[in-house]
Amino acid sequence: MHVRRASLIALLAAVLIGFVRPALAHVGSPDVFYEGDAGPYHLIVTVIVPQVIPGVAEVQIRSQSGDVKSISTAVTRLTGPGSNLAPVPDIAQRSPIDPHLFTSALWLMEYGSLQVRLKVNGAHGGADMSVPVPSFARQMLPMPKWLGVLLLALLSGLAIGAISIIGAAARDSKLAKGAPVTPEARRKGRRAMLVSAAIVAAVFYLAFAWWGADAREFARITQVFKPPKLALTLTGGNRLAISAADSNDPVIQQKIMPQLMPDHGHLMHLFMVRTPGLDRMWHLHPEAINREGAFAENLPPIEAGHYQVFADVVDKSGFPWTLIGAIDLPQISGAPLSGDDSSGTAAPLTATSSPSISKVSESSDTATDVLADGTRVIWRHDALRANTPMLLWFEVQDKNGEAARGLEPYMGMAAHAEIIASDLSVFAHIHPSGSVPMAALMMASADAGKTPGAMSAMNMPAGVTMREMPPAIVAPNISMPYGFPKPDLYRIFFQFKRGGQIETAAFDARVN
Ligand SMILES: [Cu+2]
Repeated sequence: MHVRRASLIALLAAVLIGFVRPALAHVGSPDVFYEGDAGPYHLIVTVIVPQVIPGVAEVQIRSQSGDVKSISTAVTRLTGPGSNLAPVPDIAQRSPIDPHLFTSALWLMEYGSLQVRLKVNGAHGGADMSVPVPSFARQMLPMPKWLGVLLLALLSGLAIGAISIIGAAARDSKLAKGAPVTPEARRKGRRAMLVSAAIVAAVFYLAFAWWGADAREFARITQVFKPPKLALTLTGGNRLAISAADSNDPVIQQKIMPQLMPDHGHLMHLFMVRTPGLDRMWHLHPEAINREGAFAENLPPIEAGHYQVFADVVDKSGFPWTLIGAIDLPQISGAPLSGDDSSGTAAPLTATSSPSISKVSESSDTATDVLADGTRVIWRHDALRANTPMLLWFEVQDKNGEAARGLEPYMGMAAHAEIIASDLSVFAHIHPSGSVPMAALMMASADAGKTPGAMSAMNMPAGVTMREMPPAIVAPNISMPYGFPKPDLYRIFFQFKRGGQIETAAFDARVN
């Protein structure tokens, strides 16, 4: 009994230590940022995912209006069995300082594609919202040596105590009060101690075997959720073959890559960024060449250099994966860009760069990028602090400084932004609805039987795919929710479509 309790204490201690250790992540940006409508209530939701699973996720919900009375949250799977069986919801706490802010803590018990379901109550009645959350452990947390030694000492103490108590009980329990210990009683006591020592040893052995097996399985799963590697080969001058590398876990090759879902109209979004300056960026959409998850792209004209490659895909459960790789390219003279493919150029990012950023006030900054045709893109933001949810505001102006007209959706979105840390440890691809892939949003809304906020905001009728959507009008003021995951220098590429032309602006962000 004592032994088992001690190993439970050991396990609990290991789990608790898991909560307090800082760590890097996935492609560095595991938290979920989402902006959308729960019925009549406009909400910005941040889900801070834990380092280890099972673990506690922190949900922050900011309502834009003061008419929200209460919000409850619950976690379910995004699709499939269990997606409609919400556990007892948690009532989000309203901040005493900021009445528009609600927070809630939720246990994420399993890996994979989950969703946080919100039930909002307020002046305009009740409404629901679903925010897809990819759940994965970011790392294996080692137990500190001193803790291992301490726990082992405690455990041994308990075991010795248990053996001697059992021995004393067997020796003394049948003796009359005050009577001397007979040789037979002594033998009985020794036998009982031997038997209980054998049992304790067996429990020790099984507990350590169980611990070891659990740790190995945890390590394996943690490894699966590390960004998978890309195999990249250039053939025939400008044809790039793209697939998951053989060194990845077989799950990636056999289960993930052959069963991808289109995300805003494409199975794969391939981003190629020249390093170290992050001064050239291509956003391409390779075609699937077989059912096993191999892709290929006929490259456009590309300048020679070393390129970091990020491939965004969404699996059939709605889980977003980013595969990463790198390739040295010679000067490529390919066919011009077409369709949704696009490119951007910028000055190299250097340690000292903060070129166009001019101080406006203590808490906010503005940067302007002027494109080749004179179009001005202005980026406004609050103080850039790591691990702080914020809105990035972009405004497109024509060359006279007037609000630009003629913006249209680019792949179903008002705009796209790619955020890359200078050390390449962070890559995030976000939209006005946030970091959640549209494919996952569509799955969440299909389950709930309605159109998600991001799409209803664009007046897209349910069931209409992006390809069929008539060109809507996009306002030249665009905001995106995001939080930089660590202090660093970041490059932000902001992409939008105007008059049939895809434009890319670039900004630098020094995040403290
Ligand atoms: Cu995008």
